[in-house]
Amino acid sequence: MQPIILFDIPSKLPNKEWAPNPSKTRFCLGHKCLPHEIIWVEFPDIAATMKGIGASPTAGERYTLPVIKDPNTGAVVSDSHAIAKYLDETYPDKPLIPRGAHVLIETFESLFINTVLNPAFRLLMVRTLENLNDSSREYFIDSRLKMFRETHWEDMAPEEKAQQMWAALKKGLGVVDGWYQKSGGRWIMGDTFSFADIVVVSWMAWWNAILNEQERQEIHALHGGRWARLLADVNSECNTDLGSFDEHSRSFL
Ligand SMILES: N[C@@H](CCC(=O)N[C@@H](CS)C(=O)NCC(=O)O)C(=O)O
Repeated sequence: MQPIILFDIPSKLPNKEWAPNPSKTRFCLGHKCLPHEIIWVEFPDIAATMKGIGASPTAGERYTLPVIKDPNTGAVVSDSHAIAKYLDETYPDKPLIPRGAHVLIETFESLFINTVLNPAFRLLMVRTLENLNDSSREYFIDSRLKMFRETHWEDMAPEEKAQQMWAALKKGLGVVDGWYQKSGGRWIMGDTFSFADIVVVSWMAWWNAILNEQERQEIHALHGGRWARLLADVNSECNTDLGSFDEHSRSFL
């Protein structure tokens, strides 16, 4: 089989990986043991590169990553959920989405985002910018200021508000911890590993890439160490090593 090509956005980090949505696809490809190659695309080049390979936009007219190009079938697929579905349909071994659960998992992610991410999104944007390559900075600042209806980057997460956002993120994680406690197993669907767990840890892999050491350790310590354990468990299911909590992984920035 020829390697599947995954388009992803690089950062300044040693292994370049940070972006939560492309991380979902990395986990999926790893879970199914599908050979793949990465093509790195900086933010300002995403739209032109994706138009060039015939990819569809995702949100309205916006082009986003991940996108995969599968030379074995000729398919070009945009959107992490559509990609998971495509991979299950095309390579059915080791399913990611239990039969019929596609919509439930999409809805689960919306709820996860509303509960944990939205209250802290501006702070996470500020931390993300600190880790992007220079060629993506201007695009990222302009697009995120528009998205959050702000004029100055300094107003995205001023100190006092940043602390409130950080507290809100941890509170939201407490809610998700409650969901996992109720599931009756290691995964959100009890004993069944699924794309839903990949979704949760992909957002965590992002935080591990962008947060400062103290923030990372705070998350590490929350809820009896659930998040580091979940990330390690998903990495083990997916033959990956994404978003490590290891403090040395970022030390040569
Ligand atoms: N619903 C899409 C969202 C993808 C998305 O928002 N990706 C971000 C990177 S994590 C992106 O490419 N943003 C491009 C931009 O903001 O211009 C998915 O699940 O793949």
